[in-house]
This record gives sequence, C-alpha cells and structure tokens, in this order.
Amino acid sequence: MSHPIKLNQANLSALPKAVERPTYDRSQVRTGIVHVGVGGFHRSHEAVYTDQLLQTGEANNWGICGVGIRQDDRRMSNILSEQDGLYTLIVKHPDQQIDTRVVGSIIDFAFGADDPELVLAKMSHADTHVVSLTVTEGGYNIDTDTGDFDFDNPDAQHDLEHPSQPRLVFGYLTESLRRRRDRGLPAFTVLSCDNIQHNGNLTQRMLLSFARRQDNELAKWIETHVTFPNSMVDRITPVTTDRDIHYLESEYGFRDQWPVTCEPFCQWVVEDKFSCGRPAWEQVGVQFVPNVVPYETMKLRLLNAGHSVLGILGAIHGHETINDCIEDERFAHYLRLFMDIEATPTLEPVPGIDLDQYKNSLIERFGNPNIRDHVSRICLQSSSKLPVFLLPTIEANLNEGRSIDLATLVIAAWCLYSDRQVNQAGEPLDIVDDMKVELHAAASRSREDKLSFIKLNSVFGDLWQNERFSSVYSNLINRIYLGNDIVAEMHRLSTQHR
Ligand code: CS2
Repeated sequence: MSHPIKLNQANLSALPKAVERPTYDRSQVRTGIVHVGVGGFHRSHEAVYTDQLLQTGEANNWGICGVGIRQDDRRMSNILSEQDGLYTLIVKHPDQQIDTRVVGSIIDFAFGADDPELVLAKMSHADTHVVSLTVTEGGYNIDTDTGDFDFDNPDAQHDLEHPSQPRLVFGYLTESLRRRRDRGLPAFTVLSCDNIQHNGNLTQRMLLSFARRQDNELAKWIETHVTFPNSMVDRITPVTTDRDIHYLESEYGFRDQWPVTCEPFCQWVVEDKFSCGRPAWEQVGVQFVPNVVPYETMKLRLLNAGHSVLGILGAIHGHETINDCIEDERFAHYLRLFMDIEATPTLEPVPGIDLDQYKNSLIERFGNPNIRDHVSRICLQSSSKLPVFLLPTIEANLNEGRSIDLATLVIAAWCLYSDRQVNQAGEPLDIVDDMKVELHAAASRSREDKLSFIKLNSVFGDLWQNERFSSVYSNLINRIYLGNDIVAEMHRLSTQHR
C-alpha cells in the first residue's frame, strides 16, 4: 500500500469521498469557546455538536480553542497541532456499521503546561464567551473530607502565589476573569461537562473559594457576573486503540494519529444560563432546560453506577469489556436488579423520560458489541467515581430502610480488587487510580479489620459507622475473602430479590 495521507487541513480534500468532513471554511471561524481538558470525551461530544453547528454556516464565532494544562496533555497538544486541530470521529453501531467523520471545530490549541500565558490570553480574549471543562471528577480539587476547596494541594498554594503562572484550572479561570474585569470585558460562562452531581454549582463553589483567598473584590465580581450552568453529558467513548488507527489507514488510506471512537447515542442537557451568549446548540439536538438535576441524577445513578457495577464485578470475574459482561446473562440480570431495586427508588421523576425505557436503552448501549469498552477504563479512578456514582444511592437507601445489598457487593468487590490486584483467574488487573497505594494498604488490612477499607475516610466519609451498612459489608467481605466466587455471590443476592 502507498503511504497513507496525513490528516491535516491541506489534505482534507484528498480524503476519500466516503469520509465526511467539514465543508465550512475553517479559516473564517473564530474562537468563541475555550475548552480545558481535550480528551476522548470532549472530542466525541461538545466538539461534535459544535462541528455540526458550524456546518450550518451560521456559527462562525463559535470555534473551539482546546487547552491542556497538565503535562499529560502534551501528546494531544502535539498531535492536534500537527493535524491542524482535525481528528476523526468513528461512530460504531451495534450492527457493525461504522460512520466516519473528520471533525473541524477545534481550530486552535494552547498548551498551558509550557506556556500558561497563551492560555490566559485566549481565556481573556474579547471573542471568548464560554470556557468549558472536562477535567475529570478528580480535577475539581475537592477536599474529600470537608467538601471544600483543597488548599493543602501544593498546586493550589502555587497558584495563589503566582497568579500569572497557574497550574490548576481554578488559577487559570481566576486570573483570566481578573484580566477581563480590568479590561471592561464581560465575564465568560464556565460550563462544566464532567460527571459530577451539580457540576456547575460545584465549579462555582470551588472557584469562589479559591478566588476569595486570592482577592476578595475579584471574587465578588465573579459571583455577580459569571454563570455556571449545570449540565448532563452522555456518550460512551472507549479508549482509542491501534486497531482504530489501522482501520482508517486500511479502509480509507489516511493516517490520523489519534482518532476517537464512540457509540451512536449522544445527549447533552444544559441549563440555559449563559452570562455572555452561547452557540445555538439547540439547533443540533442539545436540550436546554431550567433544571438539569433530575437528568444528571438519573444518569449518574443508572448509567455511570451501572458501568461501575459491571466494571468492578466484571474485572474480578475476568470479563474484558462491558459488552462481554452484558452478554453474560448473570451480569445483565444483576445490573437490571441493581437498577430496579436500588437505583430507581432514589430518583425523582425525570421530565419527558420513561425510566423503564431508559434502563432498557442502557442495557442495549452497554451491549453494543462493536464498542468494546474495556472494564479497565470504567474502573480507572474509582476512588473519585464511586463516591459520586454509587455511594449516594447506598446512603439514600440506608435512610429509607431499603435494600443496599447489590451495591454493597460492588464496594466489597472493590476492596478485594484493590487488595489482590488480580482477577479470579490470577491474571493481573490494570489498575489506574491516584489513590491506588492507599486503597491497597487499607484493603489489605481487611483480614484483621473487616471494615478497614471502608474506613478510608476520604472516599467513604463516615459511612462505616452506619451499623446496617457495616454489617452487610462485613458479611460480604467474609464471604468473598473465604474464596466464594463473585458470580456465585451475585447469584445468591439476586435470588434473594426474586
Ligand atoms: C463511565 C463514563 O467513566 C466511567 O466510569 O461511566 O465515562 C461513561 O461512559 C460516560 O459518562 C458516558 O456518557
């Protein structure tokens, strides 16, 4: 085969016809959105909605400048710069059909870890109206003990002392908002797109506590002028593999160094409070609502928690992907029971949504055989995810005297997972978690103190002091540490709920 064409602006017209691509003139698009945290998810979601909008020809002032603020973002920065911001979206349908589109909405990139000034200049530019974020659950710098901003983080101290060379997203936001205020420019909207309950409110609380420490007057200005819409974001986006890169080369003859793959489903529900204008995203399917809370609670407690149920139990059993779990009826059944018996009773009615249908559609989405979403992606950073996805369900059910068994098995299994670090066949687990060492240390004391894992206060708070929870949990720890098969335990709990 001849050399593949490199993906970049000059080569766009040379791509085979079957590959969709931007037909708008990218040179005419200006940056209206600065996005911090350009990973797979941003590129399968907000950037795609924005690309569709740019395609209408009516939104030229809403291009995206991608921003990376951590050293880990260097690779994305280099690749997107080489590819003129272009990348390929590979949408994988359950029936094996694959749609391929080159996305053009990221028109610029600023890498703050090398050049913070470049990012500050972008954020404080008059054309910027929205700063959106996907900085992951862990990126909000929350002191998990108190729920407040974690000023003990050395990077937070650094940002307080060096406002023009920030490291944390809150340092960047504060300094660029200061510059806007001083120049008489309107405040931008801060739009969080992370899977966190009340993501906008939380971002506001964290930003204000940081800004108050630095400059109280500025904090007041931020409080009055910046809006923080809550939003619920949804599209399953597995980690890109070499197979995806090779697929584009062999099928279409071009090389994209970092395409993104995802499922066909896509949803974005956003509160319509933008202090400085917004793209007309409703034209391309974004739902604007007055209150996003019921949607986000539903998604966190059914989809994200459902993923964790399958991910952790599946990893221990030895399933490789989420669709492998769904193909195993014992897992699919357990998931459905968890959703029906433990998650659903904690939800308020969600406007326009039939929860039964929503759950059916989740099982179908998880089962998409073409997606191959690895359980290791689901389990990574569980220490930030489970407190948001699963613990609120357990807490709500404890308060109401309802069942907690199915979710508690996941916590006990997570202890075993963190302790042994191998699956039931003895194969090593691929564990990525900032708290991996602490999790392992706490879990490995379970033989002496059955509650040692859940006494990890920064993850579980004081949940272990709840008698019902600690007794259900220690009973499950006993059973799985005695060597009981995880699937047998799932079966035992399922039959109790027939
Ligand atoms: C997953 C999410 O991180 C996780 O554990 O549940 O990444 C999930 O795939 C997305 O939120 C889907 O919208």
